[in-house]
Parts: sequence; structure tokens; C-alpha cells
Amino acid sequence: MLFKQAFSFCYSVCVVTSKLKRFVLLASYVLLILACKDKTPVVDDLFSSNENTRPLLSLRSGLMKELPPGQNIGAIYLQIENSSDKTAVLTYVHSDIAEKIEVHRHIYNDGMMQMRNVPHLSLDPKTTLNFKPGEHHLMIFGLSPVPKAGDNFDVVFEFAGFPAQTLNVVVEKP
Ligand SMILES: [Cu+2]
Repeated sequence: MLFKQAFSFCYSVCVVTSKLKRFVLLASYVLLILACKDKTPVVDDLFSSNENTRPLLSLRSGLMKELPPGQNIGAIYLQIENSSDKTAVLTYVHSDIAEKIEVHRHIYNDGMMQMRNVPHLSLDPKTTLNFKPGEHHLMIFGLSPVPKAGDNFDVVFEFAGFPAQTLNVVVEKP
């Protein structure tokens, strides 16, 4: 569209001046400007594309059920996406309002559902892990203060070889 407009502009200038040489010069000048202008977004895309700005690890949907009165140990569910091309190993999880946070996984042992501590959770490249009831969860110990439904708090995740990530966990009604 722009090229068409440029040509008709140049053509009208040519008609007025009746100088072909001037038309050719003007046309190449306008086309050069347009060509440069068209390339600009491509250069911008190189620096602002999603691939370069998207975090390599994304933590989302942090959720904890409100605890019964007197209890200060809870379970947190979330989703972790590793969109990088290397394995991410979770080395440490902590929060200002908890004494300790562990990664747990439910397993069946002799027909019994048991919880196992997973000290170094590995996330394969290009995978998403859903923490959910009956599978992986975070066990949060010694909550103080114990958050109520509607509250939220931050949990920090440290991964080997990746920047630390903070997840905001929302407390829901039981
Ligand atoms: Cu547990």
C-alpha cells in the first residue's frame, strides 16, 4: 500500500516537472526510506520477542486452603513451567512467615498413601509440573502468623543455575 502511494506520489511529481531523471531519483529515495522503515520492526522484534523476555521458569496459581484453628502446617499447590532447554533443580523453598517448606510427593506403599520429602525436585526442559492433591505439594511448617482465607503471602523458590523466583500464594476457604 505504501509503495503504491509512493509511486503515485512520484508519478504526479514527474508529471508536474516532466523530468524523468528527477522521477527516478525521487522514486529511489522514497523507496529507500520505505525499505529502511519496513526493516525497523524486524530489528525491534529481535530484541523484544517473547522468546527473549519470557522468564525461563514460570511459577503460577499458588494456592493454600485456610487451616483449621490451632494448626500451623499447610499444603500449597502451584504450577511450575520450565520453558528453558535445561533441567531446573529446586534447591530451596522459603517464606518469611514459615519455619520450613518442603517439597512432598504422595506415593502408594503397601496400599497406603504416604508422603515423601523430595529434597531436590528436578524439572525437565520444556515441561510443566502441576502440584495437586494426591501428587506433588509444598508442605509449609510453622506458619506464623497463620494466614486466613483472603490473605496472600510470598514464597521464594531457589533453583540451581536460575534466578530465584517469588510466587504469591493465595489462601482460600477450606
Ligand atoms: Cu506433605
